[in-house]
Amino acid sequence: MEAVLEIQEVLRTSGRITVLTGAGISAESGIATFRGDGGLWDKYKIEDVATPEAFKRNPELVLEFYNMRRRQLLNVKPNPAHFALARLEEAVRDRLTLITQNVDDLHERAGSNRVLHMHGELTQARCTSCSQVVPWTGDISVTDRCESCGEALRPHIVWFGEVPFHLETEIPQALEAEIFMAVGTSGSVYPAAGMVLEAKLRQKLTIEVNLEASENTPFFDHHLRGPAGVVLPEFIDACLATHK
Ligand code: BV8
Ligand code: ZN
Repeated sequence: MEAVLEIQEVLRTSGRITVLTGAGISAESGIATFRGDGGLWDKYKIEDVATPEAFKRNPELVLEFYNMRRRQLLNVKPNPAHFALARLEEAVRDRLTLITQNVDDLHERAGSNRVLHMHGELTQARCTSCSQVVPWTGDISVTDRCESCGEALRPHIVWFGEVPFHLETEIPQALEAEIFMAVGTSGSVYPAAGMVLEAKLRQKLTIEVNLEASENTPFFDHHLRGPAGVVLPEFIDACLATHK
């Protein structure tokens, strides 16, 4: 397939690849996506659980929304799509930039070492006052306190209306890669959803791996349709077949 040949050429000529993942890559691990049937936003309203105003208004509800999702991490594991990206990192090392919108830890548990969580991570807590970030695997309660300054803690998550991480340097640099591949994202939340357009403006090769058409489908050069856990390993292993 043409996309495989183009990626093999990039790998051969030591070019760079940027991959952006969304909730769809974790769906086959059993983690609910946001949109589509059974999506999180079917059960919860964004303005009730995923904004700073919601946290101010009802911290218990917001903390419980993330505690429930953090607890779920104990019962899920990476799927073949996460492992395929870890194999790609193993092969091309720092020529791969992996950016995820996901707040789960499945990329790391599959062996990816350098993951940019532009929307934060469930497994970290942040102080509401001094912003110190600490690893956190249990529930966060309103009584938990920052060890440095004694103030309340919040999930280290980027809520709607808050500025995502890595926008200043890593993401602009990542958009200079010859290839931009999005995996399992509906392209409905900005600025993440705008990244494919940025890549196109820079004449990069763009590939979408998704179960179905997304809002950004028209902007991609190539489309691999199907479950990421099936399609991505096949594609990446075909690209790596001639890479030594
Ligand atoms: C910002 C962490 C300013 C939380 C997330 C009004 C007020 C304020 C802001 C706005 C506004 N109007 C618009 C905005 C901007 C807003 C936005 O875009 N809103 C949308 C709703 C219109 N964005 C923001 O607020 C952002 N911040 O704008 O700050 C700014 C910005 C830049 C510079 C200066 C200032 C912050 C957004 C981050 C919010 N936090 N996550 C949490 O997890 O609880 S967003 C969350 O939803 C995800 O992180 C992700 O980013 C986003 C979309 O989710 P997806 O990952 O795409 O998942 P989804 O379910 O939508 O789609 C899954 C896809 O997978 C589907 O296509 C499906 O077909 C596919 N799929 C399913 N199964 C599989 C599969 N594919 C393959 N295999 C499968 N098996
Ligand atoms: Zn503090």
